[in-house]
Amino acid sequence: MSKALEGVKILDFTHVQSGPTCTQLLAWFGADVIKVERPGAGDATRAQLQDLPDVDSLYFTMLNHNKRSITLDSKTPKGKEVLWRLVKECDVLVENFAPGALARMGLTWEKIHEANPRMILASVKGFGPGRYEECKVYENVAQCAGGSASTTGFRDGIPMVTGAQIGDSGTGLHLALGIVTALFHRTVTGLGQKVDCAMQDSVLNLCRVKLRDQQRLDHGPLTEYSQFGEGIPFGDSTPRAGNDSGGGQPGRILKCKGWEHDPNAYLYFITQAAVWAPICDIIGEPGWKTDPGYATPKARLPHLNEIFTRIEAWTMKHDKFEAMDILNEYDIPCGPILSMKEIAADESLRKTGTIVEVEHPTRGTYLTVGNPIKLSASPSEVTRSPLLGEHTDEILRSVLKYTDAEVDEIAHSGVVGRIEKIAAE
Ligand code: CAO
Repeated sequence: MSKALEGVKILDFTHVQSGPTCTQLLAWFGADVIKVERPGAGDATRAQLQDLPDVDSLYFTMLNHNKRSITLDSKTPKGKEVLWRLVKECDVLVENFAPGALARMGLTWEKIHEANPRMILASVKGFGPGRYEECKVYENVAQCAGGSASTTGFRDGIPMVTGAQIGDSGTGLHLALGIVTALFHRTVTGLGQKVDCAMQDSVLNLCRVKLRDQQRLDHGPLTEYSQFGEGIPFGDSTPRAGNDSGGGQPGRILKCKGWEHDPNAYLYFITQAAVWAPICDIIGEPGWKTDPGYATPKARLPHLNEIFTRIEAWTMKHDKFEAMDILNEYDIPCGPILSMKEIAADESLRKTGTIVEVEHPTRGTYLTVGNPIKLSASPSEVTRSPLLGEHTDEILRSVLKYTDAEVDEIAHSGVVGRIEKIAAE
């Protein structure tokens, strides 16, 4: 079975998380992703948060599957020559250097477009054009500047960042869509184009319901927020709403049996209007089905704290899985708070390839997240991340068609890290 992006060559000049997330997705769909790294060091994440000495970190391995690695110094004349050959050979250049770094290597859009008019240049930056455009940015900065932090956490606490990497991985996802869209457009125009994703913009796109609420504030209080029922007035910007549901069906995280000693013995419970009657029966409040103070969604809004306290009295009698089984019988939307330990052991996730075991020559076996996007005619297999410079010779010879003598000359000039061509293999 052929892969959806087979034949597409990606010059992967990305590092850390946002760019590598994008190119890993493209690699899973079958693109040939050639990761260019600096000799001797490579992507900084290889050495960050290392759990084993002198072994590529999980941070690196989990973001760079299915890629090939070439090491070259892009600041030397010979390194630049190799880089330009890659530009002419590849379909897409993906990068997430600090603003201006690519141009300082001589790789401006104008020159790239002139050398290879079909090439797509895809970039992640922290901010788009404007007052912060020159800034370096990491995940949490994007969460803060994109509206996520100001709307996450509890009303009476400080702004919070979320564990989901919406700034880095979220932007990588956006960029991947931009790239395949530009590849599709190229089939019509024959030309490449620039694809730019700013991390601030991507976070904001993922937080659009909070901008919705900002505008609703002009017309009255946000009645589905807990603070409405608590009688606390709203300020002039979207407040933090704890675990309130961001949609029209009120929801909360509720304690389940064992919460006293298990930090994840909780269930997300949604009081969807359509299943209000079975909710009342299950929690032992059948009178609330017809009581005018509780019978309609609007009537319930000022009583949400009381209602969820009553529901919690029921959930606390069951463990989160039992509660879920009982509620699902009645199509009541709910979900257990799963720990990473529970997720790692989840059989369904392993069966679908979303949790995968990977074998690595210096690390041994480790777990990773496989492709969450499933194509019926282009299945993804996860192969291990490359060792630093593992494919340098192979790429020089088979992709760039350098002769043996030329490869030797390049190696002796010190611009490619042939030494990193792995003893371990
Ligand atoms: N050979 C020689 N030099 C190389 C090279 C190679 N193969 N690969 C990279 N370099 C050089 C670059 O040319 C650049 O040098 P100059 O600054 O002298 O031009 C330098 O290495 C690295 O650039 P950088 O500024 O991007 O790296 P940094 O570690 O200082 O900053 C980061 C990292 C992430 C803050 C910055 O890249 C950035 O803001 N990127 C855009 C936003 C982004 O993607 N952030 C998310 C990262 S994931 O949390």
